[in-house]
Amino acid sequence: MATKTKTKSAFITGITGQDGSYLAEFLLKKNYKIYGLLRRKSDPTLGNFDHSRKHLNLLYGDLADQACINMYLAKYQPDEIYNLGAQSHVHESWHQPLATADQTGMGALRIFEAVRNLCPQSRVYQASTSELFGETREVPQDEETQIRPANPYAAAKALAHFDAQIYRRSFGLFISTGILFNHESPRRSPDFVSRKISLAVAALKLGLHKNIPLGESGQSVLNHQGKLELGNLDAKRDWGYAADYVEAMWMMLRHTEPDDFVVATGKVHTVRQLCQAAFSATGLKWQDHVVINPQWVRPTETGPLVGDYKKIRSTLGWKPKTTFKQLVEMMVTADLKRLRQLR
Ligand code: GDR
Repeated sequence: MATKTKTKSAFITGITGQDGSYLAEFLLKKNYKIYGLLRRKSDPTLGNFDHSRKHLNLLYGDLADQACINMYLAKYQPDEIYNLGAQSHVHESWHQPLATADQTGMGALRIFEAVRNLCPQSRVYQASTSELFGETREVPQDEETQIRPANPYAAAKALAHFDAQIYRRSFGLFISTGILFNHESPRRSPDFVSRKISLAVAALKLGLHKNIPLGESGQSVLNHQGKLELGNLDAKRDWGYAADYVEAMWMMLRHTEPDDFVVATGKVHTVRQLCQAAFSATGLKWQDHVVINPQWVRPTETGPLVGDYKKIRSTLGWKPKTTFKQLVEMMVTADLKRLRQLR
């Protein structure tokens, strides 16, 4: 007689974000029972994610509230916990350093404390980031690269990263960290440069002068002159596809022991090259449409950030499936489709 395997359960913080939505869809296909923590806000829609909400157990709560985290983890005893919730916008972290430290740094520590005291058998994935390497001179970066945060967001993530390692060693908890380099998709918020660009390209291509979509910080993605305003075009990043990366998170929790893994493509591009790829996908010339606004230039820039993912490839067999060009074209195509429906 075939033995019935137990349904696994996962608790995901930040479930309404880009990564949370891809991860939940991935785990639903694997028959997981999913508990998703989300902050209460007046708008009850879940954006891209609305179509799957009936399969999820959504729980209102906040990473700032230890009592609420304790209550849910004690009650549901999840097999796996994915801590993806954070104030994740680097630029914004200079404007909200304390809130960033609380949600992004202390939020992780509250999860670890709850696990230590209430569900020590749960396996935890902590979302670390290439921003940890901030001011490093080493290129590419791997798990051994020195951690040198250069902004309040990275400092908060460093606290979470070090505590993940300390709780693993001190208390024998299964806490793995994924040091993810930039990862994008059509679900990316326009607060980030890739989606800001893909939305602007689609709006320009469709000649949208009314109903211009909102971009970073709720401002129109094009200014009054119909131009896209950006900051540092020389910044160098390693951009991959978010849906590829959530599989890596899940694989880390299948491993025999907790560890730290870089997740990246190993390929570096500038913001200028990102513009070039996105505009040329629709036959436009980026130089005709992009202007620099110092508002978007950061007090300190990080990088070049480019990851060496050999450890996860050799240990877990993960590798990226989507190229930079495919990713950019996918995002522009999705925004063209979306904006056509708005016209
Ligand atoms: P990043 O992503 O800060 O790397 O963090 P973002 O897309 O915001 O910036 C990437 C690079 O583009 C430059 N840039 C601009 N950025 C924004 N947002 N807006 C602009 O107009 C603009 N012009 C140039 C930036 O200076 C930067 O160099 C992302 C987040 O998802 C983090 O949470 C995550 O940890 C890291 O990726 C890995």
